[in-house]
Amino acid sequence: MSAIRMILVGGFLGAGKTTLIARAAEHFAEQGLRVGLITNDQAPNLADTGLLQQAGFGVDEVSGGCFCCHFDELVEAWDRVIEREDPQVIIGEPVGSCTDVSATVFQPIKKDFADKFDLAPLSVLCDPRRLAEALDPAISATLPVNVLYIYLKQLEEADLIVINKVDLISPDDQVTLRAALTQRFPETPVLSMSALRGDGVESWLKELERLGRGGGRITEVDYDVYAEGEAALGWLNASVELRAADARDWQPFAARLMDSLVAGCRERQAEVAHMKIHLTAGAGSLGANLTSCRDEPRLQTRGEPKGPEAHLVINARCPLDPEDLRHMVEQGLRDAAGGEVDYRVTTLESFRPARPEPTHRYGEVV
Ligand SMILES: Nc1nc2c(ncn2[C@@H]2O[C@H](COP(=O)(O)OP(=O)(O)OP(=O)(O)O)[C@@H](O)[C@H]2O)c(=O)[nH]1
Ligand SMILES: [Mg+2]
Repeated sequence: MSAIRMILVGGFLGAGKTTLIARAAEHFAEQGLRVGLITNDQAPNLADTGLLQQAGFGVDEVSGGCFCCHFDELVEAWDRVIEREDPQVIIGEPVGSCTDVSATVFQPIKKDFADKFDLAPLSVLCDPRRLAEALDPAISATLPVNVLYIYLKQLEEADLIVINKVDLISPDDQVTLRAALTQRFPETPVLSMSALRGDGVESWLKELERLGRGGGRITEVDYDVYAEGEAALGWLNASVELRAADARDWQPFAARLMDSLVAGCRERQAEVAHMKIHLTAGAGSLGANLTSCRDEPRLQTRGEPKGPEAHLVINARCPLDPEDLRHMVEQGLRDAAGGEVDYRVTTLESFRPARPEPTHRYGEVV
């Protein structure tokens, strides 16, 4: 049996990993290749899994913590994907608040699964505005400094840095960012892309081929600062059943919910790392994301999300106390329902991520 191509896409919350994974999966499917996807989060109920499933891909998840701290669950997840999809390519996305992925995931794969996987370089995706904040001390940062520590560590361990969302910035800003990256990480290749539009995705895949095997770099990580950075983010995953008296279009509900959530964050002066929802109703679905309080929420529909009932997943990552985050989400549901929609929260977990304790950690490149 020939080795399965394994592509893991890293990068901070909201950088565009899931968007790119969907693009890449489409690309491989068009080439007639079978693809399996693996999502990852600190807790169950993932908007990303729903979104990728709705796009028609076979998805599994590691949802009790990051790949690094749940390496055995990652092995179980890829075993299930292999069993179900018989894939030639597996694409996965570690949690966006995760770093040290090379030492804790890439090296163990190279050491113990060398025959099974042809492991692609570790790409780290960046949102250009967050990247500018992390690299330029003159720009006042919207995220806490220990969160930026994680951001910079992600860049430091990358085999390849990808500036995503270039459709949002000018060519001059792109040049400035590239120069800043080259100055700080002179050894690391840099690519630009708009995963949303699909620009640069094929060049990225070619670059992965050119660079060869992944995990070429291991960085020093201070786990105390890393743990503080993760714990600075409130994390909320909820699953909600919705019911209305009529066969409604759920788009206005989703828009009201997102508006209320962004208003809640602005009131609290808490920058959003990533707020996302995924709703399914009838044969359609709807996703909405917000990756900064400076923006307005972005809604995307697939088919017609219509009918008297809907299933909703809410994932919020934001530097807020978990109890306050829960209140904000409960308020959002009340605002969105407006007395017209019955809703039942079936699960809700709101917490600060626990200190990362990797299953394996290699001090040297395999
Ligand atoms: N304008 C623009 N938006 C993008 C691009 N890529 C992704 N986005 C948007 O950025 C938001 C976050 O994208 P995701 O793909 O969910 O980001 P992620 O890195 O998977 O986020 P987490 O799973 O929370 O870590 C969504 O609203 C996307 O539509 C891009 O190239 N351009
Ligand atoms: Mg994602």
